[in-house]
Amino acid sequence: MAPDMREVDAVIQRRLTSDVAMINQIAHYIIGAGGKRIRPMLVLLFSSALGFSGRERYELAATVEFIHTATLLHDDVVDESALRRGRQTANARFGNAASVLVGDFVYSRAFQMMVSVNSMRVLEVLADATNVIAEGEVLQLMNMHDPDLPVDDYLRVIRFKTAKLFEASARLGAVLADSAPELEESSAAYGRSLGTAFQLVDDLLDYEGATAQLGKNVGDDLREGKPTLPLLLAMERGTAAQRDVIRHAIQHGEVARLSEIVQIVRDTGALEATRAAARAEADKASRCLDLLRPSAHRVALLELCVRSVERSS
Ligand code: GRG
Repeated sequence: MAPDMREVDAVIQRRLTSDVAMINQIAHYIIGAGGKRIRPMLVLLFSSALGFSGRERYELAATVEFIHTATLLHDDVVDESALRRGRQTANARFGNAASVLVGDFVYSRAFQMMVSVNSMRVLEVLADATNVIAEGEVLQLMNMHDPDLPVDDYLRVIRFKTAKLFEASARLGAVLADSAPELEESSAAYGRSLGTAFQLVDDLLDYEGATAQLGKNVGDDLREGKPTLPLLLAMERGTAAQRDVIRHAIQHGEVARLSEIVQIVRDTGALEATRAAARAEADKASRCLDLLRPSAHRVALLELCVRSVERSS
């Protein structure tokens, strides 16, 4: 996909400019730090796999990356995060106000771009997705510091805040290709399951990963008192004493005992169980590709399912 991704990068660079110096500085700061570009990849892979090769696919691929970037700028302010993509976060470097406002710029630029492809259906998909993402973040805020959060409520948050944009990206590929409804739905279902698997691994890496490799600080979720699946499963499986340690940490956002908690999460098998849950979602995603004709793009989509689960960054 390298040549196609270069085209997407060219659109990103062209569309990122503004006459306002601070916008250029901060927007290029975060976009220039890279990222895996997985969401634009989904737009390209599905549109190509389904037979669409117009230039609109580059515009929409860049659009979903902009939406993702805006959510990161806002999320790092909300979470008071200090490290992202191996660099100081924009909020740590330029302040909260600048980060939120440049996030607004990137977000609204994404809307200018989606309008440019002249499709009401595209607007509908992205308007719905961004609305659900915002709902997911508010739900997550409501769930903070709650050690009794049911697993289904946790899964709802990750479907909203993360899987929805994966779903929209995959669906847009099918919309561009004017695919039959069942193909559009199976593409969207692939994105939903892949995005769920991806966030499960994201939550797992907050306990298992290494800061240097992740490019963000491990233990951030614990510091905020986020009840994610590794902790919920560790409480379900642990002894009463282990459960108390984790309950207390979630209630008080206690990062001082991170290494003890990592040990509990590991000893109870909660990390492996979280990865198994991610693997099951990724397998579900793979099965959504059954309707696609054989192609290099389909192979790449299958490969993404494996890599999203086995990744360490
Ligand atoms: C602006 C629509 C809008 C909403 C604001 C703050 C917020 C509401 C949403 C935040 C949603 C969020 C950050 C979800 C987490 C998604 C996630 C897994 C991020 C990390 O994605 P990667 O690993 O990052 O793809 P890179 O750096 O590779 O791009």
